[in-house]
Amino acid sequence: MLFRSAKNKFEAADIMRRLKRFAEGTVSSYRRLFLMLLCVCIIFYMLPPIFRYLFLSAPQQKDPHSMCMDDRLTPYILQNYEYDANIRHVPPLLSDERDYLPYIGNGYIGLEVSSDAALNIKHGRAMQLPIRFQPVLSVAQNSGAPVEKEATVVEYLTGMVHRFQCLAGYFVSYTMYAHRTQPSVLMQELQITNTRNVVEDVDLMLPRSRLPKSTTRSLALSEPAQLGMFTYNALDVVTGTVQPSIEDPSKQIVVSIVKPKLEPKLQLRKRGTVRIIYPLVINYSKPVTDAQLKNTIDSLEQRSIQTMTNLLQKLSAKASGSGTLHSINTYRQEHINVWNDLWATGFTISSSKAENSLNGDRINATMYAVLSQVRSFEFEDLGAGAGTPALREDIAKALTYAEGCYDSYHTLQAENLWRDMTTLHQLNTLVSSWMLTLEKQGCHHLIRAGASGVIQAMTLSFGSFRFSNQHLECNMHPKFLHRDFHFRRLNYGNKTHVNVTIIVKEDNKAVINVALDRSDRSYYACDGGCLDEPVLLTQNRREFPVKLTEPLTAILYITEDKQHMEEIHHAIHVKEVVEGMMFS
Ligand SMILES: *[C@@H]1O[C@H](CO)[C@@H](O)[C@H](O)[C@H]1NC(C)=O
Ligand SMILES: *[C@@H]1O[C@H](CO)[C@@H](O)[C@H](O)[C@H]1NC(C)=O
Ligand SMILES: *[C@@H]1O[C@H](CO)[C@@H](O)[C@H](O)[C@H]1NC(C)=O
Ligand SMILES: CC(=O)N[C@H]1CO[C@H](CO)[C@@H](O)[C@@H]1O
Repeated sequence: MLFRSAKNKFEAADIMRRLKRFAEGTVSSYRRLFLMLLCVCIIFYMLPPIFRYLFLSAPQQKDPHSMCMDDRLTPYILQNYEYDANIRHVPPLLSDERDYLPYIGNGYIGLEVSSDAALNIKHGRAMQLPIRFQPVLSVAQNSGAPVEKEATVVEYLTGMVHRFQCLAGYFVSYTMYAHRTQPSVLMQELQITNTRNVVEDVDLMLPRSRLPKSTTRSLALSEPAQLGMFTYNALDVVTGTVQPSIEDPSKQIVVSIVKPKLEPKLQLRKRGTVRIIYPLVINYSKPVTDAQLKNTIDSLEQRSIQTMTNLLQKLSAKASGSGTLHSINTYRQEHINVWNDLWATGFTISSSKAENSLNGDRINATMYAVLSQVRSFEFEDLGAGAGTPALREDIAKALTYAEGCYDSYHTLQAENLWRDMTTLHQLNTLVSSWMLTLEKQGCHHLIRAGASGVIQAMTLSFGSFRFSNQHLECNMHPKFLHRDFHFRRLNYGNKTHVNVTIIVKEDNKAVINVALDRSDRSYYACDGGCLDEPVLLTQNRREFPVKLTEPLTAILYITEDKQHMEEIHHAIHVKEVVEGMMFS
């Protein structure tokens, strides 16, 4: 727009100069002045519409709600474009949007991000046991203006979902996350902004529970907690049960929920903004018998109340000298840091335009869904829990011991593992099949380590990498190497990260680049069948050709044991067939 109007002005000025030259010397100065003014009028009033008609397409009329939404979504456009986030308008979706369910979770609690969604807890391999508790705090729909536009943004890198609503008169930004270091905390941050010069009344829809056998009681806080503009004076404690399986009705899971008491009505000042910081604590037990019920309820309630009071203290204005904003930012950052850490390992694939081809968008969304349903034990803040150091050590060990993982064909080829995630049921089913696949294909040790292990295992599986008997090998068939792949930071042993990059060159031949991102000792690599001498790996990329051998072998071996590698060379009896040929 800017450019076009500048051009218009430039051309107008040009015409004016010519007219001026023409007029000079033929008429008297008064008339000239008059004529000039006339010309100026004509130019300024007549020409722009003509130019617009000639050079611009009809100006797009955007309704104010679309503009409001565009403004909210602008900060995420680039991430969305790079597949690190997914923007999705509430149905109907825009034409180029990807229909992945907006979801948050940390392996302890999880939910779809929408007003009526129920909370889910872990059951079997996924978070697929819904409890009758709808935790989402929203602006109520029944009264006042309807929501004109709504969209969600899932930020994979931070494990947060943003939800935006534009209404007549005001807009609402929600941010939700299931905290990574405190898995029983579901955090909701709301910001309601009045865009008009009138006072606006807003009704809130508070979290609702219909848990069977539930009791609700109020608990006054000994010290009111001031979070942003709101002071919480009391807590609501809800405790109830869930039946994990129909087959065994004798056992129940006890669920305890603690929420700060919040007034469901608020008033927005003229052009004012209200910010609500609303944490929820949810803790649940293992399945227990009726006899254990009473004790379980008591201890769970105690525990959740304690977690909430500690959290409110930590976040409240009084506790931190620099105010709530600072402490809530710090608390959010602790969560984000864990997600950033998890994504240190990962995968990039060049995009293919071919129809139905698997691209980074779906891969990232799937990885995010799986990670959201697995806990990250080593980052969890277990307080003074007994055995914590032992647990951490256990995880560290599981992470370094990946022997046997991943022991099958590369998963990029497995259609079952890339199904749709449009509904919660589909998402949960998909996560279950991923967990089952990884577990059964030799990655059970890594799974035990939690989310860090799971992302390792998934990344190994994309490239059919396998840890086997003192080395790491890549078992992809050369015929699948017709796109660029980058495997970042595969964990090898205690302190080593390997990057493997597969690049398809102009002649359609693929080459493998290997670099050590971090290492504590020397590592060597060799190509297909170890036909060539092992090469010492460094921080700089080393290039290896892709060799097809007869019979088929791995296309890459990496080990710290040079002798082992030389022995592989003598133990594998293969011959090279053809070098990195393109297969269709
Ligand atoms: C998402 O996919 C792109 C393309 O494959 C990749 O470059 C990017 O690293 C992925 N994001 C994450 C968080 O792994
Ligand atoms: C990893 O390295 C640390 C120190 O470098 C060492 O204490 C630990 O035992 C090692 N763990 C394993 C599993 O090798
Ligand atoms: C390994 O990959 C990561 C992520 O792509 C990159 O930041 C890093 O520089 C790479 N390291 C080496 C040694 O190439
Ligand atoms: C995630 C979480 O905080 N779980 C706790 C729930 O309460 C029990 C005690 O009743 C703790 O052992 C869990 O750590």
